[in-house]
Amino acid sequence: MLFLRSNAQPNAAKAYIKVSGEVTKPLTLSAADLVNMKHTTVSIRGRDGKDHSYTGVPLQIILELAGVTMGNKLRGENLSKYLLVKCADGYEVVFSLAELDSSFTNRIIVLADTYDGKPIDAERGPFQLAVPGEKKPARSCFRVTEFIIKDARD
Ligand SMILES: Nc1nc2c(c(=O)[nH]1)N[C@H]1C(S)=C(S)[C@@H](COP(=O)(O)O)O[C@H]1N2
Ligand SMILES: [Mo]
Repeated sequence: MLFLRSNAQPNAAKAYIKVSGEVTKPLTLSAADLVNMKHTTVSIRGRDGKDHSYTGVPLQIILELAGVTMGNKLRGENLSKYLLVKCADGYEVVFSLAELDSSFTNRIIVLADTYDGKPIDAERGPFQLAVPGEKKPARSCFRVTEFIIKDARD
């Protein structure tokens, strides 16, 4: 018998990622929308001490699609903006926009739909953030449902 937590997203086909807040184009992306976007693979060391590969869409691409102030618009007052990531279990993490922009960093954070070559399972998926280059995987949050752009000055 298969048990799912009541707040788990039931299956990948019905899953959505909502992008809202300080954006010019609020978005709701389905798994099918994400499949058609450019994918990148990153490697992250898990709590098991082993490296695992995650493939997904770079966050910068999703934020640009929503009209977030990235690239040459990410300067001055826009540098106080940040991304709040919300998960189905209530877990939340933040990133400053500069942490996600290729004009500031070479590090690529992805919204992954694939883990070690397979779709991410129901416990952790269908979407998981993959944050390479950190000493612990605490910001690599699973069961991501929502991205909200906020401004720390508000
Ligand atoms: N949605 C969600 N993501 C989460 C967490 C959580 O509680 N909820 N815990 C984080 C923490 S603190 C760690 S250390 C890693 C553990 O991931 P791992 O089991 O793949 O090493 O998941 C992170 N992602
Ligand atoms: Mo952790």
